[in-house]
Amino acid sequence: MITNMIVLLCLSALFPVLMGTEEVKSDCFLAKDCSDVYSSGKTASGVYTVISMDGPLQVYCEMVSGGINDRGHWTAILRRMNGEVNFFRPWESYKKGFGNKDGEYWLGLEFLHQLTRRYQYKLRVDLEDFEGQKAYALYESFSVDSEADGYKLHVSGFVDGGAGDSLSYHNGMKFSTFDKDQDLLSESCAMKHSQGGFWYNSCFYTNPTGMYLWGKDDGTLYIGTSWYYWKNSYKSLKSISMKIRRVM
Ligand SMILES: [Ca+2]
Repeated sequence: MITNMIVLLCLSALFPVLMGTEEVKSDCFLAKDCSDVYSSGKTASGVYTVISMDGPLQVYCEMVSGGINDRGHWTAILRRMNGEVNFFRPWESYKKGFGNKDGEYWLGLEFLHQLTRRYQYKLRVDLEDFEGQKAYALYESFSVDSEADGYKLHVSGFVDGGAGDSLSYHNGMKFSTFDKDQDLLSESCAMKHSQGGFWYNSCFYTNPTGMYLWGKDDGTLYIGTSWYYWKNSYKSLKSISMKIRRVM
């Protein structure tokens, strides 16, 4: 479902003249993430418009994932499912985001930084392979530093949903693309192995922005969309998604 209207959290924002005072208007605000969208009563998964510092921004809200205590509210930061989008892109693309919000996309590092500097977030990674098996990994804390700090990743508090922990290895790493090498390998991880952009160490145990290989394992360069510690394999997955949820 595509919702082009910015989600408003109270009716007085729609009718400020009728409601009168500035005080009432200031109680109303635009959704900043999918938690706000969910809280406004929009509880179906789909594409919604939130507000960023650069203006309106479309995001995919995942309103189903999670257990009793963290169902819904998830803002998708990465979705892979069919290989329709090219993820071998330069720094500016990963900074601003790209792709199709109702399909494969990367949300963008700058918006991730804006959100996670303001609120606390947890991260969930959902996996599915071509045999139909599913698993997930949860991280109780997730944040991204500013561009000046290389959009450095902070992730901790792993909870195993069957997928194993392929991300803690990337904690504390700066983001790298083929045209901006900030990884710890003497060469470029993006150029030599991943064919994507990520918080490479030297290089990775997950490659969610890699090539969509329809379940193949290339065996040598590890360019597929993988999460190694699920099955101790770099075989490419059918789907992989990363989503964040504001900690209340
Ligand atoms: Ca390097």
